[in-house]
Amino acid sequence: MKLTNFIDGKWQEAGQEKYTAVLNPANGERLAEVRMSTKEEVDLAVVAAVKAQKKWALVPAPKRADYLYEIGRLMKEKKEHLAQVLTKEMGKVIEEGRGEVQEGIDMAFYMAGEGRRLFGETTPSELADKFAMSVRAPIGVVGLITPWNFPVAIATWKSFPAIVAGNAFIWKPATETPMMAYEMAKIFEEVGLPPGVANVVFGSGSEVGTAMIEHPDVKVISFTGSTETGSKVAELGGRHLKKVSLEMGGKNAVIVMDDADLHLAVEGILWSAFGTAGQRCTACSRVIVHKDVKSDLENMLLAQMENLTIGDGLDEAVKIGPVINKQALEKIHSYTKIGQEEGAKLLVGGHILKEGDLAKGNYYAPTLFTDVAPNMRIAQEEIFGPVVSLIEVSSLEEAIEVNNGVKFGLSSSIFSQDVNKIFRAQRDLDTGIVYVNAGTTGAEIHLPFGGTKGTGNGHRDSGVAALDVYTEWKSIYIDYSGKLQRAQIDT
Ligand code: UN1
Repeated sequence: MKLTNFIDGKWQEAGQEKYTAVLNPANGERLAEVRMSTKEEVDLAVVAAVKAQKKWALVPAPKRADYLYEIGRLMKEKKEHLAQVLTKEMGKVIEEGRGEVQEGIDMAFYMAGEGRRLFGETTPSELADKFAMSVRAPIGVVGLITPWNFPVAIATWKSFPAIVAGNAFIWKPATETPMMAYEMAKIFEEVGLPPGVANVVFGSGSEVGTAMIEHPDVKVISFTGSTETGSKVAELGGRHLKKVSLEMGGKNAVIVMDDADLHLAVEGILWSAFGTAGQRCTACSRVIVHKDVKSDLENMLLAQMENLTIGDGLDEAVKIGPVINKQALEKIHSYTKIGQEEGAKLLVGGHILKEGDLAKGNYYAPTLFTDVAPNMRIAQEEIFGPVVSLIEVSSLEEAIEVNNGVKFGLSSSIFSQDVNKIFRAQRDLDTGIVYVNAGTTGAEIHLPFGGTKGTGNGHRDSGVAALDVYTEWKSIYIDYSGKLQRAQIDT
């Protein structure tokens, strides 16, 4: 299967003879190849998008939203197919594949509803017989750069608000997961979105991503991915005066207090640490536990971790799939070695799985470290794999301090039954998302998604807040006094 770009409503081959293979992380099978684009294809897409956006912006927002309803309906119809493709190319277990597609469907219907809201504001004027209001105006052409860990949901968080608000977009999906973008492009074609409103260009970040950021007609860049790449995007975007929305890493913690329901906490930790093989930016990779329940929690976690079935995510019985590729596997493993060198105690896991069929894929054993000090590298850096560090604390204050003592600020969670501790924690945990008595994952699409500190740059994906990324506030003053009124001048 060869994947081609979707530009100006047409399937177009990239010019250069350079291909990247898409490999199934569960077994190494070659699923597709994608022809890599260059600046040339980005230029073509931008020309098409600029032209299309001018007309698109004039389509009434509720009519633009109708396309989203149709996209959502088609995604629903194809849900199982999309989930299967997603599991094959990304590796997450099929149950989560279905969940991710559902997230995209929800986003379609939710943002379609915004087509009938897109609220602005009316405000009293300082002057008599003068009407003042502010409205959300489309920005123009937006560039979307999306990661492989949520190949469809994250793209919907960005593209759906962009189009309902009257923009056209160029989407560069991750090179590891172009098949979902291809499936979405087919849906965009099938619903009859006007050519040029939605464009998909396959290629590397260094070529296609850079060309998008540098193009003067691309006004917004929305990026989700690693902090390393994100800061390069910000730097280049800054030089070109782009509005850049960044959503990057996390080092999310679950806090378990001495009064917590430990069974619930164990479930929350397992799901958010090992779901998606730990490859969510919201994944739990630290457990901050009160000293009085530390050994109970350790024992309960160890007992439950034995039941985690690992294998090809297409098998419904499997709970943990592979990680994305061999480099990821090596990176994760290097952190196990770092943890041991730093003096943390490895309780279970810590190795690449090679038994039988697992050798063909990229599988890492769910790993639990304990006696981890908050400043160790395994407790500070994003590992993006199934590796968890247990850190002991003696009080809520200390737990919060440890939680906040990392450079990221995406998600956090506290298990406690004490209402005072819960309210204190939700106020003091310095993350964009806080969970109480639940793990660190599972954000819902109608709430803002994003983080503080090194996780982002103040913007939010999804929720109504996403509209702030894809609209420009326009203030409008209508003077109906029939005379020249001068604001701020004493009369
Ligand atoms: C991500 O990890 O990049 O909250 C997104 C969650 C999912 C989205 C995660 N709804 O875990």
